[in-house]
Amino acid sequence: MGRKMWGLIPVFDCSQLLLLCPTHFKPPVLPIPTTDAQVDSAQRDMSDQAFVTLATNDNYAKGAMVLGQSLRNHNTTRKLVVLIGPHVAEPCRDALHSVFDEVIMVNVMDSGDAANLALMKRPDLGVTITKLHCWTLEQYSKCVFMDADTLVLSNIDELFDREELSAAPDPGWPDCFNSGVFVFRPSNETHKDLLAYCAEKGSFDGGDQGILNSYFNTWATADISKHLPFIYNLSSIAIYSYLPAFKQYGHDAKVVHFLGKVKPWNYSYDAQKGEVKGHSTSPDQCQMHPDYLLQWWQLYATSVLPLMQKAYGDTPFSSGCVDQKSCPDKPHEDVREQPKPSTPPPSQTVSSEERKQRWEAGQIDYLGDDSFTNIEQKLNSFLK
Ligand SMILES: [Mn+2]
Repeated sequence: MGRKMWGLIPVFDCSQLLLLCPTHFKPPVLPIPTTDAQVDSAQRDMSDQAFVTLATNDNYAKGAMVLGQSLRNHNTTRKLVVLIGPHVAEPCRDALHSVFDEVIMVNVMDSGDAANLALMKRPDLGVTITKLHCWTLEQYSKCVFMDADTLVLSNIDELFDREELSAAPDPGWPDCFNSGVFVFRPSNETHKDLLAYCAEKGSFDGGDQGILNSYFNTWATADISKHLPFIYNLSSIAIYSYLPAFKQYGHDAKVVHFLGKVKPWNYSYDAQKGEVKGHSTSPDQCQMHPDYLLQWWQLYATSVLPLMQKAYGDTPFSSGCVDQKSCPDKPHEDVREQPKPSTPPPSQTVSSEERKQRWEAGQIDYLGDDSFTNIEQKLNSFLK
């Protein structure tokens, strides 16, 4: 069962579907330690291996800090590295320094002929080329790249037993791997090769996942040990497109990936009530799993926000919290970011056929036309 839920609508039992909605079976909510002191730097002996992430703006930097903190809370023995773009604000970089062992500024324009050539030919691939920079971290023998929109739920150091290129299947096309979590071996040689590939062939999906899947094109067939179990990269789209599997295996999830346009940091959080704003917890509003979203915000509020407040001092910044006590500033949205989920785009003008095409292309309007309520209504209309 994939994204083509439309094909299943006439045979799906609506009452069963409702019962299967993930809010009925909550994943274990792990206690969140408020300190990372238990991971003394002396214990981090695997110093030639690292978890690597990327932050191209201040919001992704928040995501990176939550990810880094979640890795620390689960006692990783590896180094933590964040690559940042030039648009990450100075105080944000300071805060990143308190979570990560290395904060590395990536300026794609300084990265040599191959990168410049790639960029000149494909200016649209700027962020992608920034991500490919992780291969230049030759001070490490092996790394695990993780998107800044992932959250770690348990220790995943065993990923370092895997070889390049190990990754989990993409929920939309399982013969492709999802590039949100992957094991790789830094090598300037591979980096050069990847950039040359990028300049010549571009990316079939406009991002790094397209390039990496074309480059590591034997992933699907050559070696099953390079297929990471899905629990290392569990995305919302998979939860809602195959609910029985989530019911069966979801409690083993080790990494949650907030795939899609709307990210946890696009919501706001009431720290006093412990509630995420603009995201319903009712079973008929299945957009992003409410428990994982809440876990992200709890970690952000307890461990990341204090670092940001310290780094920003009196300078106002977008904290994302509505609690006036802990966040004296009014949250203001970064104009480069996505619109807030509370104001879904007008969808009345989209025809049924267009909507179907969008659904099949993976552009699912979770908050509007394709919300659970609407799908449920559609199911009911078939069943009546
Ligand atoms: Mn991602």
